[in-house]
Amino acid sequence: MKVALYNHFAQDVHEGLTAREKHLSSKYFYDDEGSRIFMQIMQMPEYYPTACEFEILSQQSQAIFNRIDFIQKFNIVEFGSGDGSKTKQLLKVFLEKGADFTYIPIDISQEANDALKQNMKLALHNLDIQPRTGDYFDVLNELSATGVPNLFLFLGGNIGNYKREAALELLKKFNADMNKGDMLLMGMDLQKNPRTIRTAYDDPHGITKAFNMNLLRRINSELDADIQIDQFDFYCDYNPQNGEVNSYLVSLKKQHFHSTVLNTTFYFEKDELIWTELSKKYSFTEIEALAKEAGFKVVNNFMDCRHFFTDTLWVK
Ligand code: AVJ
Repeated sequence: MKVALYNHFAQDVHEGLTAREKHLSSKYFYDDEGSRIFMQIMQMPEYYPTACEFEILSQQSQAIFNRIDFIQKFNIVEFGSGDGSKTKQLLKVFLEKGADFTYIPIDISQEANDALKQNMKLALHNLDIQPRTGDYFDVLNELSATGVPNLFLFLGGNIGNYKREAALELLKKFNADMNKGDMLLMGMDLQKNPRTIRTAYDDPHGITKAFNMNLLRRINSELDADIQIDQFDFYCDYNPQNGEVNSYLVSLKKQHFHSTVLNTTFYFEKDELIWTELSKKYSFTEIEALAKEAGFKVVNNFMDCRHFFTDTLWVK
C-alpha cells in the first residue's frame, strides 16, 4: 500500500509542478507529520468546524436517530473515520436508544483501524464494531449486496476539498452503490461571516502555514529534492461570492529545485503560486442542488447553535 501511494505522490508532484498553473493535492497533507499538524489545527480556537461538528453530534444525535427509520438491523458505515471522537458521541446515543447496528469504519490504514477498535471498545462495551481496511468503493459494493440497510457517515467536511464536478462525481458513485432507503450523514461547512472563515484558514499562529509547507518537506524527503523551504510562503483567501477558500504556496524568488527520484528540475518564477487546497463553504441552496443531482433527498440539516456547520442527512 505504501508503495502504491508513494508512486502516486511522485507522479502527482511531477504533473502538478510542471503544469501551467502549478498545483499539489491537499490529500498529500496527511503523512504522519501532516496528521500531527492537522490535530493542532483542530485544536485552534479559530478553526471552528471541529468544535461545531462535535457539538452537533453531542447534542443532536437523538434527533438524528429519530430521523432514521430502519426497522431491522442496520450498518453504520463510516468513510475516513479518523480517531472517532466525534462519531463516538453519535454511537453512544444510538446504543442508548437500543438501536441494533454494526459499526463499520473504513480506512486504508490497518493500524488506524486497530487503534480505533481498541479505543471504541473501551468507551462503548456493547458496540459491534467491524472495521474494514481498503478502498471505500470495494467495501461499499460488498455491503450493498447483503441487503442490510446502511447509514453512511462522511464527517469532518472533507467533501469541501472537491470542486463541484468532482464532489458530484463522488456522491453519484456513493449513490450508485447504495440501496433505496440507505442514508448518508455528511459534514459540510456553511457560508458565514467571511472574517470568521478567513481567520480559520489564515490563522495567526502559523499552524495552517506549517500544514501547507509540510508538502515541500515531504517532497524533499520522499522524492529526494533540494527545495529551499524558507524561500516559499503561504497565502490563502476566502471569496464570499463563491464560498471558496483557496490555499497556495508562493515562490518568494525565481528559483528551481531538483528531485533525483523524479529525475527532474522544477522552475518557479518570483511570486508564482502552487495551488494546494480548496475548502468550499456551502449555502443551503447549493446543498439541496448537490443532493438532488446526485440522486438524494435532503431529510434534515443538523446544525450547531451558531449555524456555522451542518451534518446534512440525505436519503436515497
Ligand atoms: C479536513 C478538509 C475539512 O478544509 O477545513 C484545515 C483541512 N485545511 N485547515 C478543511 C484544512 C486547512 C480541512 N478538512
